[in-house]
Amino acid sequence: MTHDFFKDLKPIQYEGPDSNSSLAFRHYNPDEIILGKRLEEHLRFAVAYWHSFAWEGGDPFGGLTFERPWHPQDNIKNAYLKADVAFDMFSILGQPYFCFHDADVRPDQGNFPDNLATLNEITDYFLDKMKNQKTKLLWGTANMFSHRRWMAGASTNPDPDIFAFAAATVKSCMDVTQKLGGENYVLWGGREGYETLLNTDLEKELDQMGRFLSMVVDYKHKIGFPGMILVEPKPQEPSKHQYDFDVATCIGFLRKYNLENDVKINIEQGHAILAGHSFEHEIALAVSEGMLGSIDMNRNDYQSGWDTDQFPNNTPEVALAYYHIIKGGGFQTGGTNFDAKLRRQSIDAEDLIAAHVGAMDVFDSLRRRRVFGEGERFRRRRTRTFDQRYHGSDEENVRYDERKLVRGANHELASGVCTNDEFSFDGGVEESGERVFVERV
Ligand code: XUL
Ligand code: CO
Repeated sequence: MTHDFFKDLKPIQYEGPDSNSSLAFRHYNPDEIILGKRLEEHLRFAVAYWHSFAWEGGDPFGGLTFERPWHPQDNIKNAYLKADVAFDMFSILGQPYFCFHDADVRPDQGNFPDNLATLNEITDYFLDKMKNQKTKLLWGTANMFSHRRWMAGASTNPDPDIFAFAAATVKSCMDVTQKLGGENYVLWGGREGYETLLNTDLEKELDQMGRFLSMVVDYKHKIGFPGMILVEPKPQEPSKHQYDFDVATCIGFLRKYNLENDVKINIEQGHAILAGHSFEHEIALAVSEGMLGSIDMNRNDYQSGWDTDQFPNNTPEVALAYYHIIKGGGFQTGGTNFDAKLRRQSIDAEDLIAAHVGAMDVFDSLRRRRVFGEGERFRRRRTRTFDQRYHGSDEENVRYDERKLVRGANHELASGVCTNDEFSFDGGVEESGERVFVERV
């Protein structure tokens, strides 16, 4: 330990389901082998620097509730202290990754050269620490939404000076991400959207965003950054409407600007809910399009309608999310970033640890292998007709279409629903009575 913030807390251990300590893993055993891989390698947990160390407990109605030794965060001395505590927490939790924005780790001096100098200085300090600790960088990113200069957008800002500032900022953040061996670089555009269409030129703004992202991709190739570039969808908040609305919108955008091979998607639970989807839907869609990059794991309160960024505790939701991730081949460069914050009255140092331990334990769901086995069986049954249609020989497909026509005329296909035994092909009835949906002919 380099600081006494966490007092004498020892590294968290797996104690098994009978443990009643909130500072021990009851279910998450990083070394357990599931589906041929260590649990830690499946899940690739990351701590988000911004919620745990930079956020001071404010909400739209009140300011700081946490009183941390690294406050105020406006000087480099406290940035070092914050780094010490952050890396202490990483070694207590033993999670393999962390993520950060430039603005989380260095003070804001209001001008680019000073911000660049302190960003480089503090990330050199990270580099030293990372030599002695196992925690690696899952992704780096730029905060281009908090400072007043971004109030009218970053890459979509009509002021060319702000566009240039944004480009220089992202370049500096990609450089430090590369220096720290980061496995991805993320762009989330909280101010890339509009407040009113009456002062917005959608076509020009989207072209600017496409141009900016193309520059990011060019720079990735120029410096030989081996990681993945990811965009993070969110429909609104802080803007009324954000251009990266959801996974489908992002995919359309990336294809329009020919970026789909270089850019994938970082999906966040709370953002999926704000977009009127489920987390599961967003992940399944990205997987089916080959576009899943990484996930920001948290939980939105279904009653509030805000992006509440709570720690996850909904086991069925988490299980379904991982079902789709694993079915799609699992994470490649991505992982599970806890984009989650404490409640603002959880002011004790220990709460930071307990919140992460509890969240990591929810991933016990991955151990429920039944979800994988059963889920796959349901899917195969449900989509058997498609497989036969698309993977049979031409002759079979013609015969199949003919049968479909005949059966369609005779049975209830007009409603779009029929039962399996009325619609089996070539193998008789396997699951009589199961309802399957078929396309109308
Ligand atoms: C905001 C959000 C961000 C991104 C990174 O809702 O999720 O913290 O994850 O900028
Ligand atoms: Co996020």
